[in-house]
Amino acid sequence: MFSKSLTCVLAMVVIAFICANLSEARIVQNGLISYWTFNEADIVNKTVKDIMGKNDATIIGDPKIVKGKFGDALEFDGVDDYVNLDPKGGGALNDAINGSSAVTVEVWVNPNAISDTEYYNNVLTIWMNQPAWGVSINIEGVDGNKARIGGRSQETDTWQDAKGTSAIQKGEWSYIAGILDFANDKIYVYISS
Ligand SMILES: [Ca+2]
Ligand SMILES: [Ca+2]
Repeated sequence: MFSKSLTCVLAMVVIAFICANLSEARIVQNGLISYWTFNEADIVNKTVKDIMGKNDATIIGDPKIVKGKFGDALEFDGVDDYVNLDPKGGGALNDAINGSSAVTVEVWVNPNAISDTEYYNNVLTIWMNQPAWGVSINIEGVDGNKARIGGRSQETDTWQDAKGTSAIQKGEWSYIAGILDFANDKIYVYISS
């Protein structure tokens, strides 16, 4: 009786089976599922182009196009702005996570506020089937603003998460990458700036 559903909230995201270098001049494309640059050239009205071509996303609310780490970025108001990564539902993102042995997610984020909460401050949320499987990135505000990566690839697994050791700074660009090695029950968190 589960209806397939997907909600995605993010700053800027790459999903890949291998770690991709986010330098836009030379991204790793082998195994790359989706890449949303948030560059103005890749945004037409409310559509945010996936430059890998499978998952054009939809802007919800009224985020502003601003200068980013690489080219442009989207600035969200923290109230009702987000980008829905899979407006058609159940496409390549579902296939990439459902039953997979490992998946990597990467974002660049520059928060101007981090609320004092454990599970909010969502950067990326992929929930499939309510959620039977998915991946999330959030910034935990109660313990030094650490990035938390969580997920599972099938309903019979436990949802597991891990936190980075260094703080995400307000007003600065931070790179957050998580390798979710579902097959070996390991999560690797990388933080850089
Ligand atoms: Ca808004
Ligand atoms: Ca960009």
